[in-house]
Amino acid sequence: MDLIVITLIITVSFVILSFTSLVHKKPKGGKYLKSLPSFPFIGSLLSLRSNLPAHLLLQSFQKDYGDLFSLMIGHQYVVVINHYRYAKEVLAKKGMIFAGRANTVTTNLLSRDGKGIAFANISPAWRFHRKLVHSHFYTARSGKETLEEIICKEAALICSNFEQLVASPVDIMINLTWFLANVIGMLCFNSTHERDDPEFLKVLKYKQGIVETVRGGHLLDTFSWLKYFPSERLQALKRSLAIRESILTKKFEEHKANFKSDSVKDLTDAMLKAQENAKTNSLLPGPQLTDDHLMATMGDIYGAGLETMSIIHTWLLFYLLLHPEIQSKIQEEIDNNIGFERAPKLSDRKNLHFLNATISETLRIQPVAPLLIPHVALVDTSIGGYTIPKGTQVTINLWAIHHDEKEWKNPGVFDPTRFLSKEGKHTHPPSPSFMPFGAGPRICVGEALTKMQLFLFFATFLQRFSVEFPPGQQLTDLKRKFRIVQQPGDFKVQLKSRKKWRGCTP
Ligand code: STR
Repeated sequence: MDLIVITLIITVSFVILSFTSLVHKKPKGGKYLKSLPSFPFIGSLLSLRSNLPAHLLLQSFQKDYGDLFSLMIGHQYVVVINHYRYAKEVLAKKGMIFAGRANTVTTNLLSRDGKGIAFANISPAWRFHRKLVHSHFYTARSGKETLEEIICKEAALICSNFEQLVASPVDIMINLTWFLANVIGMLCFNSTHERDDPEFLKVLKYKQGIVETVRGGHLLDTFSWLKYFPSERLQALKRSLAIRESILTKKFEEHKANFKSDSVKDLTDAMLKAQENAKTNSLLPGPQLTDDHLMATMGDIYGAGLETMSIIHTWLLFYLLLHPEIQSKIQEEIDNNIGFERAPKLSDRKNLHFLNATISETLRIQPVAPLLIPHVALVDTSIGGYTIPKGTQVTINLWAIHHDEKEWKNPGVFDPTRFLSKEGKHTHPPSPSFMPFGAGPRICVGEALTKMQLFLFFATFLQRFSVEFPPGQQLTDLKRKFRIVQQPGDFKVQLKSRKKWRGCTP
């Protein structure tokens, strides 16, 4: 870096330092949380240097700092929660007070300056977009396939595809992702991809590019002025967003060209219809239904659907490989309750207790986003009686909550039976320390979709197949990439068509 840049950084740093020390003084008289050591300008960065992923590092401070403590990231006051009691206070009881989102360089780029759902601050428009997605996913739609029908059709298709792949080890992630992309693709755009469609491969590329670069506790998100300096990370994010833009714009333009308000086929049509209605209905938030807003919501839902689903399906499949006895139990349940004459349906959920328990246990042991997305206090408030000034960022350590030894016996052990009653029924979580989808007003919009999809896919899959590690490729754990989500590494599986299924294929 040349001298001018270094001088510039130092000058800007001092300006910011003096500015932040004026602005971020905590009001006097409050009851403040114990804090990690913190220094001017860099905040607590020295304590945060570690090879541990952030959720494990923050959990490790619990011993000395308790379930609730604070730290400074640069000039940003951050509160960390490692216990479900405080998490529920923030997410549910005071959900509207803590419903803000941080304003960071990378999430602003991703969300087209705070539009869409995941990274937008709450507003009537945000609420409207959420409702639109919710009602499109879950409300009965006349003349259209239901969510259940879409998932069952795609699950049957991927399983037929697996039939061709039983001879040799299969790269499971790409195949699973293809199926998941087709379900969310049907919901968002009423379209699917062929397995080798170049557009599908481009989607995977841009999604990975975004996950690798967006909000990873990087300095760029702490010191936003760094965006004015050359940054490979920022360039990589911009490149991924440009690919996304070209794919989504094409879909959007096609939908606009063919739009008929009496035939709403997918989420994009539903949003276009709302945009059209807003022209005549003053109760609808017209200014927040511009093409830009719609594209932001589309990008969030498609990306979130694809990424979170592929992570959680991969983990569940991996646990089936690690625990053949769990696999057999689920298959026994399927054989007894469904048999082989028909495909599994959503109404079978009430009978397949062991599969439901396995889904819950996967969601507990491997939270997709171990630190959720940070929340921001919109006004001066409190948590557990401690003073929380407006603008505080709250990081909820879902990992610590789901691995709390006081709440879960041997939390690191995969054991679906913890979600079963003595009678073997899948019951409510045995501990309140379980919130895989968050809680309160910002709870994940895809919660019901995720549970439905996990159930229908694994019931369909295990009716027909068993899975094993390919010979000599036994694993005991998966590598993880810790980003805004925790991605599992890839692995191969050996599919085995079940004898019983082969005998009775309907
Ligand atoms: C994945 C990549 C992409 O194309 C778009 C997005 C935006 C929404 C993100 C998603 C991401 C990753 C998973 C997130 C989701 C919003 C909610 C979800 C962070 C970056 C979770 O909280 C697990």
